[in-house]
Amino acid sequence: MERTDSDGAPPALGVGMIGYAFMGAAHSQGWRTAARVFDLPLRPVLAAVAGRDAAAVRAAAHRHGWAAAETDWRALVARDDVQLVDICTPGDSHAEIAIAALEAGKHVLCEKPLANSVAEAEAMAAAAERAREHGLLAMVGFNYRRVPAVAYARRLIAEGRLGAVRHVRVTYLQDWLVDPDFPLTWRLEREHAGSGALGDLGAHIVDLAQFLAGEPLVGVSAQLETFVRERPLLAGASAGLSASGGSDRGPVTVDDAAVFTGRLASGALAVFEASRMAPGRKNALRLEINGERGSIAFDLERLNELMFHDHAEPAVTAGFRRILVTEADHPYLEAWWPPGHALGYEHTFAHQARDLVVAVASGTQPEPSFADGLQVQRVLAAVEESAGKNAVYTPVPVPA
Ligand code: SOE
Repeated sequence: MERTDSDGAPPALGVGMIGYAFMGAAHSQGWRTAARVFDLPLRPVLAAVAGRDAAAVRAAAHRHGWAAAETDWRALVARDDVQLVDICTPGDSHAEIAIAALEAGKHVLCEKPLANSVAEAEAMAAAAERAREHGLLAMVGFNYRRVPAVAYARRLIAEGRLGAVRHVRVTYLQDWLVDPDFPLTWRLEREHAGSGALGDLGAHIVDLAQFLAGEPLVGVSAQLETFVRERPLLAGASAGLSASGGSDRGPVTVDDAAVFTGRLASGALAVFEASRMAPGRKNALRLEINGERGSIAFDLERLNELMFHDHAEPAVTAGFRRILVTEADHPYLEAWWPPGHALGYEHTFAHQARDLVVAVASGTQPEPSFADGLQVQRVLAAVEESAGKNAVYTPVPVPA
């Protein structure tokens, strides 16, 4: 499947990407950068990108460095120069494309959330398991696992530096939907996105909670809300998170915000909040984990830093201290800049590409797998089910 090049370069791994908007741009950068920074066993080659609009996909190919453009994703999947298919489309097409690509003998990277429903995610996980027997690998794009500080937090927790985890507290807040005239893009339509803030942001924090704690959520209790129930219909194309609307309005069919609590398998308690309606919060993913011996805290808007408290230290000098996660011994940092020369959002996609290429070369299952994506999907479905039951217990009324 892999070509061997005679010039001493590592063998090529042809990548084909479907979708080229915000996530497509981020993934393109990841594929381009990974091979230039890391010593990779295979050389990702940006073989082709697919999208329905011929002129737009050609422009995207040119801008992001893809050698060819296709207007039909099936043609991209069928290409001989593509060994790995990267899916950056809205959730409603993930299952069909991923299953077709695996059945066509391609490795797959699929953006989060894995699918729009548990049934789709189950079919994808089953397809990935079948494909594994033929040496094919599938991974979900939960890129925040690849922030060096997050990967380092996982290392500290796995080494037992916090002891048993008792509390996981995660919020992911954005504000791009605060304006009631922000139009109805696909991210606000259930048929395309599956859910709203829940699937878009909640999927990340559910994955991070389970990844960091090293165990699954086994129960949730939730509330969802859609604060702006009608929005202008889209006028023209949307680009990333920007779009303009016309004068007619249509119904918003997903949540604007989700709050939920959860219990992890060990009995640890978790609290989650996801919203795209929090003025001033741009990409504020914040988490804190408390264990029996210490705590860690992380803020995506300060992503080179990890706060760590060791409760064994003398109380007079103990406290959260800031670890600047830019040392060569920190995850992913050996290949980057000298200490203190910070990384950003885009680097997570280079790390994701790196990890997947290494896994493909060695034939080992990369994480998060489609089975991990399915577990997150089950949690999202349980959140919706719980919110649908609206099991709110009112306080005992105060006697008159
Ligand atoms: C939009 O809310 C979004 O682009 C998410 O879809 C991404 O997963 C997140 O990384 C940034 O915000």
